[in-house]
Amino acid sequence: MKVYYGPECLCHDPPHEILSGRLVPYLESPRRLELVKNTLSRSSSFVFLSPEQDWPHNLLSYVLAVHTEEYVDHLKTIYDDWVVDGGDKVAVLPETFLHHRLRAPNSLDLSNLSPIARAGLYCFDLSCPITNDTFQAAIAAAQVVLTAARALADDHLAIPDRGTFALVRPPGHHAQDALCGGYCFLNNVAIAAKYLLQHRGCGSVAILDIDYHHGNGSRWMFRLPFCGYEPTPDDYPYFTGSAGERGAGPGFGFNHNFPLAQKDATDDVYCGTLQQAADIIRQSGEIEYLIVSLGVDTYQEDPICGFLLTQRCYPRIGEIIASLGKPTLFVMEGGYHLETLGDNVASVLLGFEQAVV
Ligand code: OKP
Ligand code: ZN
Repeated sequence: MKVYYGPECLCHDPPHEILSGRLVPYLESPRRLELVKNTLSRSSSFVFLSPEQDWPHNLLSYVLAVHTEEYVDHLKTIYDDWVVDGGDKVAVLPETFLHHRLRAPNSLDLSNLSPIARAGLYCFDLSCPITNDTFQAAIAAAQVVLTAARALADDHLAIPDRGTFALVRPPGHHAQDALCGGYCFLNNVAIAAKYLLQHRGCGSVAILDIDYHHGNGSRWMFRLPFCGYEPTPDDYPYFTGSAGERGAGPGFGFNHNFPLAQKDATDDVYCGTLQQAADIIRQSGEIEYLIVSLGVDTYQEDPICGFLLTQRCYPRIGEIIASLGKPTLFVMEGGYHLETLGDNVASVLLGFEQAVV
């Protein structure tokens, strides 16, 4: 399997975050990526490739198919503006967020906010400190994912039903059109999906999100089946991802969530639910590509997970995904138990490959 990777994804490295009220080392660390890379490198099944320096020339235009110009501009400029304004040099971290009950409609002009207010306008939680390098890392991740999507589309013409892996961070599935949150700044799977739909003549893409947390950022962006997979409202991001949410606008009816009670989420229950999600994708007609938000924070010992999955579950997950028979782009999302992270990611990908052949 081709694995796309870019070292610039390592440069986003905030020192800490607040977890359950405690200041702790930042869980979404560059170490995660290095560990997965090292584990995959030890297997002859994976071939590592880097994105080309000059492709795509207009990288930002692909990002702008998903995110607003104001938001992307914000990510690019906020660190410098914040520091000039007297903010901590380590990272931007807002104090106030635009809560929906705080502001009367049209009461304020939001176009000329101070840096600290602007940071709270474009962010929904405390998990997204923006350092001097965050924008560069997020853009590098988008470039790696786009390169992997391009390779998958090119290869598909020659060899059908193969998988490609974009090994990236920061993750993306919590990022909305103009919001960062949950360690996510740019929605990598959404950017890949828009690329396939708008630039590769593809009619339909399915996004299957197997991260422990609900992918609130990916859910409504498309008129596509999206299978969220999360324990909300018991866990982060708490306010999204109920079974009753079915999408909005042109995407209405295409969004499927499968909330699982944490204490019930054993390997068998999880795989049964994943099968249901796979059946929905199978029945939804002409899906040309499958994009998988690959989080392995479902593992029982993950520090921010409540599920009970063992390491034996991950090859089974890969096998179920392979049973859909689609060219599949895997995109790295969460997974924070460093001792097993590489092995669990490798297991999903190898389980997929072995079932495809
Ligand atoms: C990102 B991804 C939970 C605190 C959570 C943010 C978690 C973001 C997860 N007590 N902080 O979906 O893996
Ligand atoms: Zn997660």
